[in-house]
Amino acid sequence: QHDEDGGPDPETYCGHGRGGMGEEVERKEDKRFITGRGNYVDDIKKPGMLHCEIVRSPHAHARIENIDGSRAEAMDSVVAVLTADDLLEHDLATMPTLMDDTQDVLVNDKVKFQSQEVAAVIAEDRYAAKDGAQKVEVEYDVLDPVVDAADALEKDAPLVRDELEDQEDNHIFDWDTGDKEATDAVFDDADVTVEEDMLYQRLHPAPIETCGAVADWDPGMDKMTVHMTSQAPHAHRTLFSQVSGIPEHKVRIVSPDVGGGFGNKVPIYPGYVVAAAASYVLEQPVKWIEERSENIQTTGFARDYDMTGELAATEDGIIEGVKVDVLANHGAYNAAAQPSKFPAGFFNIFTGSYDIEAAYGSLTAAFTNTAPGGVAYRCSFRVTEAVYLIERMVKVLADELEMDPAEIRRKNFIPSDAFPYESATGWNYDSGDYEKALDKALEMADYDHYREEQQRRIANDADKLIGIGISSFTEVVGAGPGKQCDIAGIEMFDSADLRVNPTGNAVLRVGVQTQGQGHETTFAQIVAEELGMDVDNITVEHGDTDTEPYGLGTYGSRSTPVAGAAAAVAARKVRDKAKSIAANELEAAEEDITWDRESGEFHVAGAPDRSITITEIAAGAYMNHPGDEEPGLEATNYYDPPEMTYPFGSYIVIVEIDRETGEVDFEKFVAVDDCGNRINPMIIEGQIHGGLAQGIGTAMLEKVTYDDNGNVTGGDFMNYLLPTANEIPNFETGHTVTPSPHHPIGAKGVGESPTVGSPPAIVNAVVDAMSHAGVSHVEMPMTPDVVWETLDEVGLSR
Ligand code: MCN
Ligand code: CUN
Repeated sequence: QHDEDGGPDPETYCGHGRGGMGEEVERKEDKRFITGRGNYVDDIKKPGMLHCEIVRSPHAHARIENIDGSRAEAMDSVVAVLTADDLLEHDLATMPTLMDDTQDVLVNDKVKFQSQEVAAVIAEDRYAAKDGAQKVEVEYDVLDPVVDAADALEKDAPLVRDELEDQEDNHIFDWDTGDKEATDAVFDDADVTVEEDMLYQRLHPAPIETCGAVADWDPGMDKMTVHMTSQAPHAHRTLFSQVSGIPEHKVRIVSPDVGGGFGNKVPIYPGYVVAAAASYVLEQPVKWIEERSENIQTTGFARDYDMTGELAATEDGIIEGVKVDVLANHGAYNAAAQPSKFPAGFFNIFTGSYDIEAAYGSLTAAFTNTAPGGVAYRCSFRVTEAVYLIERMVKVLADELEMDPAEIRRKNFIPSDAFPYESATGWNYDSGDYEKALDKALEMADYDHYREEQQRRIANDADKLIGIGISSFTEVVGAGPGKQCDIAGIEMFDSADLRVNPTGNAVLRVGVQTQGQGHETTFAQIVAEELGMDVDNITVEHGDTDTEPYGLGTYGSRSTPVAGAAAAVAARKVRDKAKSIAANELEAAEEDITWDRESGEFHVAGAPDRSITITEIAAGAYMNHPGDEEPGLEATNYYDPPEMTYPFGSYIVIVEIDRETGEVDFEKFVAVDDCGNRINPMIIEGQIHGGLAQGIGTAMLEKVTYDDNGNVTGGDFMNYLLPTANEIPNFETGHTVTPSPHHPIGAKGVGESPTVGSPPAIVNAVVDAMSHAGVSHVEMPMTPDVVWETLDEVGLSR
């Protein structure tokens, strides 16, 4: 089980052959998924269940003059038409966002973005609901919209939020970080400075399963059960209870199988609330399932950061200072899904993998007539934007200084012996060895060969140019600590509850919720490792607030860093108790009992033949428990991480650009990741492949676009382009292992790394192919027309 880099720390993790840490255990969940037995929200059918269709505004900015639902109500199978007036009676016409703003559930007064929720039709089946929705007549007084953040901050811009008392313009907040004076001083004295503008375009998380809910108010039990697409069932339960006034112990949120989250399913959407309100009023279950276009047009979007980056450096390429200024488009409500004390997410990690003396960042956020959102999509709370900025800027600087981009990175990396390291903007990096990862990637990519080939093509005026892009990113994942990070006031800890049954198998319940990441397998592996059990004997449960311990959910790649730690600690608590039972069973003193990780047994010191497994101990715990111990064998842990974890990696992308068509081909795509100790290398590999595909989508294809009227112009998958197998090259992956020193099993998160780390590598590669002709930047998505125009501008087109 040990690979060339040592794999899981051999001292601790040996891969005992029962499916513990470091073993490529096949995903337990896949049997049901590949045999069509997954259980998604839309699979849930309840007796008497009604269907909800939402009437949405065709306008981006309009006052509602009148809503007439009578024609819909007259239809046979339509049960009810709901408007804001109906919700007002139950105080449900608005709901809080995760950033303390207030969003309309159904619009009462003024529509603020296209496809905003205006009314809801409840009918006996989905077709009738849809027909009914078309019969609801809404009179609008159409207003001028503003969709661009810079335009929104102009003096005469239409006011998006005129219902807010103190809101005289579209400005939401200003934020800054770092030391302005010190940074300015560094820039004043620097040998070289560079500056570049770059837009991280608005993206759509695009899970295959859209959002949906089945709400079921039971008047007999006074209980509201909502099956919904949720990445954070417990937090959603608390918010649901607060908004609805239904006591929390009478609210049950179940997140069944989720067909991809990618951050899309962190916020609460009006549709969930409408379904719940309808069920409450009608006393029947109500299902709401979003369509693809509704999802694209209205769901929490990602990015939309317009950034200006600057670096100050010495002549020989030592980076001394970094500055960044951002204009953030937050849409019509401030509804970013992120820890509440971080209005710009974790963007202030923009010093990246480099030891930079001075840093300063500033940001202005604006309301526009576009859907709200701002964080979702494999983003680690804006680390994506930060990594893009610094990794792009390093390339810009390298070109300015005519230095090799690998060399300049090497010169500036935080050295491996400097950890724990505090960055200029106050982050405490736990561990890293950036040079090692870069060296490995360079070797895998055959870097020197391609540099030569690149020069040869330039010299021969070849039809196809070669570009080589590097990104050596650092991530920050695993929020809490609770004192720094909270969602709506709830500290970001996480939890695990482990119960070993009398027959020696176990159920682990966790506060996080999988959306495809394989938790049912990897969390079982953690327990298998800690208790020496066979991984097949451990079931992992999640997503049901009636049975699971309270947790903050899965996003920001926090499951392994936080709930994974909780699982390990809970298992160790069980092991401690097991030890005393072992002593009892083996008739030895507890201090003579030792745990052997390799065999998964307790031994009596000095008597190797006297041993006992957890399975045998479990029987003892229920059938022959020591008099001074409680019967049973279980433990719970609520884990508040002392720090976040800092996974990292180096990606190298080699592209070939056709000077005639602007088409970009991936010649080689190398990804070396380090997520500390690895639980399941196969699952990690899957996470990396998926995330790299999404990084390619970002760099090459995806952008949510609006016309001047605020219409979403790419509101379906014909126009919002996702990468398919055609666009995805062969990935060559590698890894290094730098354990997290503070995590119980030394693991860091990995789910978001590839999407965070790859876009700058891809853009750097495309720029690199043209930098000899003076190109310093190409905006994403780098579709062939964009690339061709850039080629043409610098005289490289054919
Ligand atoms: N893992 C491991 N060893 C490590 C780290 C992780 O084996 N050292 C495994 C974990 O046990 C887990 C998987 O890799 O099975 C991802 O773990 P982690 O990095 O902790 O991330 P989360 O489980 O918290 O997943 C969230 C992350 C985010 S925020 C988005 S967005 C995203 C992503 O995961 N959404 C996904 N990957 C996704 N993958 C799928 N299939 N579907 C999504 O919606
Ligand atoms: Cu930012 S997308 Mo993931 O954190 O659910």
